[in-house]
Amino acid sequence: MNRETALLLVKEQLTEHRYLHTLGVTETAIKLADKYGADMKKAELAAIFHDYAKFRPKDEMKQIILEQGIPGNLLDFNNELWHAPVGAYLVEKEAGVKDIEILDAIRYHTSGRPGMTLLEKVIYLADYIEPGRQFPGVEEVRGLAENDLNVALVQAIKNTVSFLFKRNQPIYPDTFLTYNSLIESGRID
Ligand code: DGI
Ligand code: FE
Ligand code: FE
Repeated sequence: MNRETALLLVKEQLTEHRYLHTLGVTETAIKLADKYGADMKKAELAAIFHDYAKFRPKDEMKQIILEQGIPGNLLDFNNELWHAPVGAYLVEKEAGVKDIEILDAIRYHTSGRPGMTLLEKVIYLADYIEPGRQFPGVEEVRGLAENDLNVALVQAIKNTVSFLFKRNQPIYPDTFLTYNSLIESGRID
């Protein structure tokens, strides 16, 4: 699928603000893919579709999680996590994207997962540092992303976990498992 077709499909699913975020993620993902040697075309499509399910009704997302063998414990955690795996399912079903690497990059763009692929890391980080993002710590992660994808990713996860801690929110175990996996892979100082 080409960029224009994908953007048209996504635009009707999103608010203007979220669509602009998506354009920012797309440009950032292409740059990161180029820099770190991921497939730029897959990065482009995964980024365009990454928040496809963001505005689906909670009931519909819940039903998809229960029906599609998506880990059901997800329902016990923040519903902000749901749009990622539900998005992977809907992007295949409704937009006809079949590439499993693209679908997995969408699926794991919020929680991460242990042993993330290069493409998954690129999308996770692009989502975090795209130019429209403004929150404490984002500038530091942008700087780290210039030099080391894994170091930047760990910092982004730490910031997200701290953010959730401060708000007394539960943290999905895969977020910790992702952190552990990056630390254990020995590529972090
Ligand atoms: O969809 P976006 O707003 O672009 O960003 P996102 O897909 O990373 O998800 C939004 C939020 O989900 C993120 O800012 C923090 C929140 N969240 C809630 N619980 C968890 C969580 N994020 C992670 N990684 N782990 C959680 O347990
Ligand atoms: Fe998202
Ligand atoms: Fe996003």
